[in-house]
Amino acid sequence: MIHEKYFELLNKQINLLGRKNDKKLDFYNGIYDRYQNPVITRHHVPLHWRFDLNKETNPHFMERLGVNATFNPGAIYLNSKYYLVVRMEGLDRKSIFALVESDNGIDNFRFIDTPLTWKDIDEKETNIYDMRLVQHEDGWIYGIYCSESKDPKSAEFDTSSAIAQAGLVRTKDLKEWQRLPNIKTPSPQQRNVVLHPEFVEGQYAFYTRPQDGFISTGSGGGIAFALCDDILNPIIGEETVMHEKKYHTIYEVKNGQGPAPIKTDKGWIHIAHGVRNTAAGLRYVLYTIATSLEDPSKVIATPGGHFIAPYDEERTGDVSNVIFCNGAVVNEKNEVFIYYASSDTRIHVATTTIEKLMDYTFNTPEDPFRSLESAAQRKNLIEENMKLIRVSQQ
Ligand code: M1P
Repeated sequence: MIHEKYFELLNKQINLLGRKNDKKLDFYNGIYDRYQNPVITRHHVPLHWRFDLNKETNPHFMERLGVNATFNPGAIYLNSKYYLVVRMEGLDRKSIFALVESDNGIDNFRFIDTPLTWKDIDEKETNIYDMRLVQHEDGWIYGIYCSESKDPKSAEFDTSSAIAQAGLVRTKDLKEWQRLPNIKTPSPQQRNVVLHPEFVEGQYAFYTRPQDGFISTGSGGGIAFALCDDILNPIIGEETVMHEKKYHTIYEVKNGQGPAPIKTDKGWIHIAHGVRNTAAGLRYVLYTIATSLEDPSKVIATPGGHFIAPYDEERTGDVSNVIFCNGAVVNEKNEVFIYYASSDTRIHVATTTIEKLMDYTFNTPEDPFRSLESAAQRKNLIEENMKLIRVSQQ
């Protein structure tokens, strides 16, 4: 028999899931809109994913398999629906992947079936997270995620050192998933690996992030570009850094490719994350760059500063001061849905259009890298504006 508490909680959850999210936040930058509510939180996870509903085996209706956070989703727009593969973190710290769908991309997201699983080919893999979903021109949908295991070389007392590698899966329908071997790269640690949606020089192309340590990039860092001819035996020979981390920028400590780049008439637009250190710890923000259509590893536009940074309540969570994005989609109306997580806790959407994303990426001034040059840049803006203001007052 089902516990009566289930129906009480279910009614509350039905209200939450059915809540419209059409109210935009009173936030303006002309680039994108933010919404009043996060699109997915841990409270959206179905009750039967968290509770044993049986009154006999769970008389106190205890939540024994609770969910700590829902964040960093991969995203894909398929058959007029918006799908996310959510990083769902249990109370045990293990992240698993959950498929979620919505008809309009901003509300009414529903968890589908059960968490995603596939053939377990790596018994050392402990944690999995941050999937990038890509519809490749070869006809498959690929998912690349961080596959984390304990560092076998760590000293006995060290129970935290880990190794991050790029796990690879593929599917045709988001239901049946085929596990392929991890992507091998020259780098000892690898996170934020993303597949480019088209072949480049007849090969599969990847964005990677060479890194020495699990958290610190060490001598590595930057977003790199790499080719590989066999997706079933994915070995990358050379990673060429195409967008470096740089002193006194929003990507001073490290950076990483977000979702697969978005194709536009003028170039590929990449949403990436940049990290800098502060007295309060690492601060993660998003930024964009554009690369050439002919050569997706050639950077052709670098708007200065951040694109999305933690705002109001987004600032706090399990890992505060973090905005991370590994999923964005474009629908047939050229509307862009950017799914970002705040503070490793909950998922939001920001909406814009291809036209605005291009205008922002190609026409925003670059970071001049020096304060006095930033001052000159702003002075020029003010003086040009003052001319217009004076004319308007005549
Ligand atoms: O905690 C913030 C983020 O830290 C990592 O980002 P990066 O790969 O750049 O080091 C990831 O673990 C990411 O999931 C997390 O949101």
